[in-house]
Amino acid sequence: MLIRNQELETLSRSDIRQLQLERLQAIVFRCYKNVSFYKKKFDEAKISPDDIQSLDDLKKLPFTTKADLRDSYPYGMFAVPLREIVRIHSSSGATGLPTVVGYTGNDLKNWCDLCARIMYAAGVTRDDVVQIAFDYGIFTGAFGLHQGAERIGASVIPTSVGHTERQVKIIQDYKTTVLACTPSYALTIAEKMSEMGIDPKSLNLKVGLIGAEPWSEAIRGEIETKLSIKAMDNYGLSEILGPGLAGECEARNGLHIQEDHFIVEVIDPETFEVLPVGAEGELVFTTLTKEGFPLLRYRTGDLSRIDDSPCACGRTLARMSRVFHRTDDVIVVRGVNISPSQVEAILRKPDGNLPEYQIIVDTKDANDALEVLVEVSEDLFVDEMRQLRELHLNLEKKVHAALGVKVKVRLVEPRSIPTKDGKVKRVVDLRRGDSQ
Ligand code: DLL
Repeated sequence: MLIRNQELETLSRSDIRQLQLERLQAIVFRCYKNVSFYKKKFDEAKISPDDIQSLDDLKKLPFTTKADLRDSYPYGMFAVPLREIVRIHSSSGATGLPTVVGYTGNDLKNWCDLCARIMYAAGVTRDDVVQIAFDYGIFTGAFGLHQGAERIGASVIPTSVGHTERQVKIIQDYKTTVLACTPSYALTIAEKMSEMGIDPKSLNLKVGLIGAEPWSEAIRGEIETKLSIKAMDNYGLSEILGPGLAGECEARNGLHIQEDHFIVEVIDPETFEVLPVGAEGELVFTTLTKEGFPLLRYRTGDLSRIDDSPCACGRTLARMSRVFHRTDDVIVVRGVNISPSQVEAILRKPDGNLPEYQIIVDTKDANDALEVLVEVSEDLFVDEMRQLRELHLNLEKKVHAALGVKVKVRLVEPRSIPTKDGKVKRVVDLRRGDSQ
């Protein structure tokens, strides 16, 4: 079994909780002392850091939301002076101001260790050649996994995203064994490989470190077959850390959360009630060790469930299920609640594969207008115009029948739906000012 930090990843549940409590008390105190936002919130709610005597007391603390981070743009919630910050990243800010995250030297060290942990759990060792096909820039994906791979002692190739033909050449010539990228980019690489007539089995690739956007078991199957690799899921968000927050082990039975550095809660996004272990709801994270940008009870908007039962790999860290949807994916169109899962149920093909799609809501003639873009495969575009027309009509009828709302379906070419940081945004609500 590949466990990088044997001691911390296999603590008994009661030792994890004890460590979390000690760290929580310290970070709550630091937030109160150093972040005016938290001091104000605590004072308004008449809470003091001394009120945190057990992990259950976490419930007493206010939530932190993305809107709070935007209100403090850019540095208002940093807990240390800027001269202590050695790295700054930010989210893409698709729906407004980006959120800005600062790391101290210690934060970078922890981030690096945690990325190394999730990569090691996915099977990466010092013998590997790791190609990082995430965008190198202000997005956390590339730098996070880059430093994790270096910490393990693997050889890192920082190709960044794009120039897909060159990526494939590098995979072939430099004998890449691990590919780190989004699920959609993994499929783009696979497609290019097939165009170039390269058999993936002739390559050295063995593991894909796939994350940063929702993907399904069906997409996993497709990536694994087309690239001849084991595709492992990893999850994170810039506000909390970036990659390194959670990742799959070889048991592939959920993503282990680095609970010695973070507390996870699951809440009902409507009532804010904390849900019992196993229930599906919104993930809420509290950072326990971050110095530059600590966050208490940060609402992620991501829907998942937690399992803290023992894992076959020997780790005791709780696992989260795959994230498929976000709370803000649910949209109300002409009074009807619509979630991407309803659209997915219609788009999913009999073999389980799901085409890339995007739901766009706008206002037309004072009414809500719903449009669904669906990417169809290249061969269909070229060969089968009649089939295409039928597909189009069928989809419009089916979506209308299922949702009860008239919808315009637009079939588009593969890879034509715009991405941000390499990710497809499932729902674009132009009424609330989202950009495409
Ligand atoms: O995507 C960090 C990351 C980089 C994670 C590389 C994994 C690998 P953000 O750009 O802030 O950070 O986006 C975070 O992306 O709240 C989820 O909605 C979604 N997301 C991230 N990983 C996954 C995943 C990075 N494995 C937002 N499955 C999160 C599903 C994911 N959704």
